[in-house]
Amino acid sequence: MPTYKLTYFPVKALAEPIRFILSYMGKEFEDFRFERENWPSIKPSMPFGKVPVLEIDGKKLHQSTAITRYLGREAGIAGSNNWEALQIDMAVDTVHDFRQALASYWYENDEKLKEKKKEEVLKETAPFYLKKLDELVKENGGYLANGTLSWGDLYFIGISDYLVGMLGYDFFEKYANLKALKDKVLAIPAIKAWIAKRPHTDL
Ligand SMILES: N[C@@H](CCC(=O)N[C@@H](CS)C(=O)NCC(=O)O)C(=O)O
Repeated sequence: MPTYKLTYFPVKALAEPIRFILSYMGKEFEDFRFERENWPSIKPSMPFGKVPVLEIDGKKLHQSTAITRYLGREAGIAGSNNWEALQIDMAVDTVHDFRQALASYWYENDEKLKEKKKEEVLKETAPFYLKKLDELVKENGGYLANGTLSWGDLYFIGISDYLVGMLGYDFFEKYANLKALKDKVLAIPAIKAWIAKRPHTDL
């Protein structure tokens, strides 16, 4: 049995999709959350100085999307051909575009610029992405792609608390198809069990 160790800050953010899919696959994993003050001493031991990093049998893997995609393939939820795999990738990359727009405002240090970016995010970026993602889920029978559950759905719902936290309101309340997808993913017994036992964090 391979061993799994996930290293990340003590938050959900980019690590939670990996925690979701490992849980979905029924894998036991060490959920190593370091304290922020320890990061400078840990950083040099990470492949590209960033986390999350998943170690499988001591081999360090980085890039949260690549890791989730790989585990999705292993779990058989990565599309049944290259075309379907592409549909999942497109949806996940779109979620990343949205996340980056939110992060650009959230992590802005210049207070004036931050206000300006926030207004744009709230008035334009968020409604644009959320409406289109909601439609995508509607067209795909309640999932992000291919009419069936994929690692993309686990990625999106796994990262959604981070998105909601940056945005400042619970967008699921406004977008019924996204809400239905979230409810479906959170009702998967292994995901439900993970959520019941994970530490509470805001983001
Ligand atoms: N594309 C990478 C991004 C990784 C990343 O930016 N990680 C941040 C935390 S969310 C980090 O390690 N920041 C600390 C640093 O750069 O020193 C992924 O998806 O895993």
